[in-house]
Amino acid sequence: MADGPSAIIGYGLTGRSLSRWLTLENEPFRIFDNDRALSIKSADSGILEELHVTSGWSMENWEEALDGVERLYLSPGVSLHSPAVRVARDQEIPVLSDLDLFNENTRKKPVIGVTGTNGKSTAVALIGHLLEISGFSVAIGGNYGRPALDLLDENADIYVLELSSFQLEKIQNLNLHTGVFLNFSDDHLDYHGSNDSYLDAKRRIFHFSDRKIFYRQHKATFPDAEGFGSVSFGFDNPSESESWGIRENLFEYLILRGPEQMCSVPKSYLGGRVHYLLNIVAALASIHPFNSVAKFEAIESFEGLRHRFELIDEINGVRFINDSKATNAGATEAALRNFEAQEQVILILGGDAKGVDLSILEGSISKKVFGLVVLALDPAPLLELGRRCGIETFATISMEEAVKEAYRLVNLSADVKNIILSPACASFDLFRDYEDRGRSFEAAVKKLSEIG
Ligand code: UMA
Ligand code: ADP
Repeated sequence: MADGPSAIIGYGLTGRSLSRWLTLENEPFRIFDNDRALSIKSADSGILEELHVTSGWSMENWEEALDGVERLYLSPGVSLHSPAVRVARDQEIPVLSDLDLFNENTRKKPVIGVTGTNGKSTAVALIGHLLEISGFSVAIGGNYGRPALDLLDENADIYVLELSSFQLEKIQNLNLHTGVFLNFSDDHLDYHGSNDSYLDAKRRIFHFSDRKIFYRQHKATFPDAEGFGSVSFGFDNPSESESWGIRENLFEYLILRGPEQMCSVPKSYLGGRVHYLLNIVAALASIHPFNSVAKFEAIESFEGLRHRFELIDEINGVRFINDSKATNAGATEAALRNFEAQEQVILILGGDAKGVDLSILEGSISKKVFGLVVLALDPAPLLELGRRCGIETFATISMEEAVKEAYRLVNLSADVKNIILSPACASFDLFRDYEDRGRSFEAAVKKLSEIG
C-alpha cells in the first residue's frame, strides 16, 4: 500500500504488534526506541536488526530518522510533545497510533471502547463476558494488555477495547459502535502536565463514538452535546427512558433502564464492592443493542478481576483486602466509600503518586481510616497527610513490615476489622507492577496467618 516506510516509536507491546502486522502485510518500516539496553533486555534481540529496530536512538537525529517516512506510529507512552512528533509535523508526516491501523482492518465489525480513570479493565472484562454468554465471539484488548492489532487475528464478531488517555490522545480515526466514559478523577499528572489535558484526551472517546455512554453524576464525562446517541448511567433513578440507574433495596440493588427493571444484583454478589455496580450498569448499557435482556444470571459467573478490592483472607475476624490496582486517589476513595461510617479501616498507602498531590484524600481518610501505614520510597508527604488527619501513621520499608504494622494497629481498636492495601499510587518505586505488589501483600498476609 504505502510506498515509503512507516516509522514506529517504541518497541514495547504496541511496537511489537505494529511490527508483526506490517511484516505480515509486507510493508516496510523502521522502529526507534530510546532504550539503549533494549537489545540486551529483548527476548528476541536476535531479530532486532532484521526488523530495523534502532535502540538508544539519539533524540537529535529525527530529521534523518524520519527521512522518506510516510506514516509515524507512536506507542502510547511516547509523548505528543516529543521532538520526533515536532519533526514529523514539520514534514507533514501523519502521526498515528496502532489503533488507527486497527481501525482500517476491522472489516466493519462493531467495536466497543471504554475509558475513564477507574474501572476500565473491570468493565471491559464484564462487557466481554456478557457478550460471550450472549453467543458472540469477542476479542478484548487495547490498554487491557493485548494490543488491538493482535486481536484482528481472531476475526471476532465484536471487539472490546480499553482505551487509555495515552492512546486516545494519539488516535486520528476509530469507529466505535459504542464509547463509554466511566468516570474521571486526578491521575497521570506527570505525563499530561495538567488535569485539563488529561481530561481532553479522555473526552476524545466521544469524537469516535456513534453511541455515547456517560456517567451522569460526573460532569467531566458528559459528551459535548447531549444529543442523539447519548445514554447516561448513574447511581440513582434514571429520569429518561433510555438512561440506566440503580436503586437500593434491603438485600439487592435493582438495575433500571428508564422505568423498567432490568435485573437485580444481590448484595452478597458484590462482597462489599459497591462501586462495582457502576461498572455493571455501564456494561449492561453497552451491550444493550446486542442483548437487551441480559440478566443477573449472566453477570453472576463474572468473578471480577484480581487485585481489585479482592478479599483475600480473614485472620481472627480481621479481613484483608487486596486493592493493589488502586493506582490513583479516585480508586482509593471509591474503596473507602465501601465501608460504613462507623467501620474504620487500616489503610496501606503509597508508591509513585504520578505527580498528583494526595492530600485530596484527606477528607475520606479522616472519615474512614483509623491508622495509616505508608509504603513508599518517599514516605514524607503521606506521613504528613496522616498527621494532618490526626490518625496513627507509620512508614515502613517492605510489604511484610507494612502488613505486620497494620495488624498491630488493628488490635488497638475493637471496631477496626479491615486492613486494605489500596495505595492510590503506581507501584514502580518498590515493585515490578501492581500485580507484583498485590502478590507481595498476599504473601505477607499468608505469613501472618501461619504465625497465627
Ligand atoms: N519508548 C520510547 N520513547 C518514549 C517512550 C517510550 O522509545 O518516549 C519506548 C520504551 O523504551 C519501551 C517502549 O517504548 O521500549 C514502551 O512503549 P509504551 O510505554 O507505549 O508501552 P507498551 O509496551 O507499548 O504498552 C502500551 C501501554 N503502556 C502505556 O500506556 C505506558 C500498556 O498499558 C498497554 O497494555 C499496551 O500498550 C497494549 O495496548 C499499560 C499501562 O500502564 C498497562 N497503561 C497506563 C495505565 O493503565 O495507567 C495508561
Ligand atoms: P482501570 O483499568 O481503569 O485501572 P480497574 O478495573 O483495573 O480499572 O480497577 C482499578 C481500580 O479502580 C481498582 O482499585 C478498582 O477497585 C477501582 N474501581 C473499579 N471500578 C471503579 C469505579 N467504577 N469507580 C471507582 N473506582 C473503581
